[in-house]
Amino acid sequence: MVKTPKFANEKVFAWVDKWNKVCTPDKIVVVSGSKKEHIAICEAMVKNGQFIKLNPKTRPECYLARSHESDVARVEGRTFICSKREIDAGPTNHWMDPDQMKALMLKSYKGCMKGRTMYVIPYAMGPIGNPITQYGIEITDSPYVVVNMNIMTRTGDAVLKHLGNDGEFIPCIHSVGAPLKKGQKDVAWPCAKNIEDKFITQFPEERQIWSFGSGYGGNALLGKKCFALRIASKLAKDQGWMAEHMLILTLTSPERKQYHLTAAFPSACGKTNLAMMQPKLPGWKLQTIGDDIAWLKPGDDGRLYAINPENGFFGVAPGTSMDSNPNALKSCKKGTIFTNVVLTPDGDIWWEDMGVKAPKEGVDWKGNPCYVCADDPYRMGPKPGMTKKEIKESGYVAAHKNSRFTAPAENCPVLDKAGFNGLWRGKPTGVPIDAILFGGRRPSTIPLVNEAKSWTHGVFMGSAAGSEVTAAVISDQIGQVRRDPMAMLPFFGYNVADYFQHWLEMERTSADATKLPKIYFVNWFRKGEDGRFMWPGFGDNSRVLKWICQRIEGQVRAHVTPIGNLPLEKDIDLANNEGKFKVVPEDLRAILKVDKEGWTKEIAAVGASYDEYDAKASKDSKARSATARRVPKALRQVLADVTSALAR
Ligand code: GTP
Ligand code: SPV
Ligand code: MN
Repeated sequence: MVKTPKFANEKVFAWVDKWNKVCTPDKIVVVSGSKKEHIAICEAMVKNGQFIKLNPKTRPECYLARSHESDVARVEGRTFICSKREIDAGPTNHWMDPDQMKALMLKSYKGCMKGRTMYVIPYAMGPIGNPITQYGIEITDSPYVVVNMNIMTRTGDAVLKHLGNDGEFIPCIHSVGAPLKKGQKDVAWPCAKNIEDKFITQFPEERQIWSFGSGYGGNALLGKKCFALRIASKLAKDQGWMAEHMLILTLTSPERKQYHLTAAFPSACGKTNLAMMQPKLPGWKLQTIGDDIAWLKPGDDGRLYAINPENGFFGVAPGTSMDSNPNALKSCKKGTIFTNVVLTPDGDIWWEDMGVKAPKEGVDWKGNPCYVCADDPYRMGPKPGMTKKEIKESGYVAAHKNSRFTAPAENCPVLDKAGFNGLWRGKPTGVPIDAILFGGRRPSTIPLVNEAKSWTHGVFMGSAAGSEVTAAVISDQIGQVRRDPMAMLPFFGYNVADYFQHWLEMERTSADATKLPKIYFVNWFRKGEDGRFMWPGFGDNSRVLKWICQRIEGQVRAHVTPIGNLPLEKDIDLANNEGKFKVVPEDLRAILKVDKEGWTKEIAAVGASYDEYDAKASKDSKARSATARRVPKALRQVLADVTSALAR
């Protein structure tokens, strides 16, 4: 391999040289990150049938990709945390011995880039030069990954320059696992077609990421879940900070007081929507800092300061509409890559619940024709003239349920530019966080909003989080409630019990624990017996955010209950309760109550999840040593306290 000036950093050279020898690509391109190069790669993909160029008048510099049917979401069953000891990966992660895993994966990587270009992507997670920012080098044979990484992270020459001769970075290797024979024509979405041939592997001790066989989102854009959550959560534990599956937003009250909130909701449970929400409450202003990942560091004053390590939004398309999330739609106006949505005859895109009438005819996410529904202009079916009922019964959707847009953050009309650039009062500290929200999709039991009584109680709430499984993961359990502690279940880079302990440590080690954010649990997804949502959600969620701000200021009282502090109904501001969706006062009353029976079951389920974690720790032979990992006693204590309070 030739040592061009781009390889001034010896470690970068060594990483690329190693994989060049293993993967034997036809050529190597070090990504510069320039706009010209980005467009050239996109246009080359149009030429070979991997991208469809959208109408440049209505969607300038936008492209559509259709994935292989096996490659539509994250694959949790093929995601591994390969720590040296199994106990360090913990009971929630798939594990394999690192040497074994490497030997296995090396077999797959051997010659895997034949006939392809090896791209080297230097990237930053966070604003380049910010003290919280970390760097990565992703090697990939997927141009789709290159252009998505260009949007989702800060890439290219500026990163290499910052790394200099000896800067540190997380080494990442990715291949779609589809070498080409001489003269063989490429397919629209190359990948390993069998799920068993895909690997998403993190080596937390060596701090490396190896990914094989998938081209999709969290499996392939290695800066995102693999680095910014799995590897970073381990870094954060070792170094005393936090890497979380959280949005970050700035909220300004009518009195012009600013608050910064983070919220951890599981995949496809409303982070992007809350991060860009247009408050229905008059006088309140919301701005976006991040929609998926937050890195939080304790400051000398005891507050937690957050940055968004990403540079774009990889958002769920279906359901995104001018009614529900206009700022997300506006973010997709230019320079956006769409994956697995519908193509319209005029070169635009469409998806279910976009709030836009379907075209007469289009091309669905599988590349097949689709047609407007006979009795609902907002639906599409696989055959002409189908009724809404027929389409519903067939289970057909024209845009995949986990279809996504990759949009540059700078397009977002309500971006908090300073906060996004990691600045607070001109300093590169990240923004101080006033409240942390946990949440999930819970059709029953969990109230609209519930305030933790202490930091430890808040950590308990996070550890107890559960949600209905969504299409963001390939699973046969979609719709069932599963425990998803802190919305991190698929993203822990180490043992879940250690992670709980780390959250508790944040209080013990804080310079001033009274300055830590207050913690809340929210649920926008309660359903009535008839299956409809009891809370309008979206812009109406500003009513809950206002209550949270008022609690922070000590302006309103709360019902102190066994499960936490709940709002008095009169304190949920119903100003401007108009429009398509409205708060129904009877429903509001119902979702602010403690459902004693439901909660007794809920707490038992949480206890069962703790028991399961601990049982797996006991089964591990190495765990019988003094290092056995257990759910912290402090959380068991809260569990016991809530259980007995409920029984009273
Ligand atoms: P990931 O990108 O997978 O991490 O998802 P996310 O947490 O950012 O979820 P997102 O905001 O994209 O929302 C996913 C789905 O939930 C979309 O279809 C939304 O329309 C829907 N949704 C979001 N917020 C609300 C809400 O307040 N109420 C209701 N009923 N649905 C919501
Ligand atoms: C999620 O599933 O939480 C996502 C999408 O944000 S992906 O990047 O594919 O993981
Ligand atoms: Mn996510």
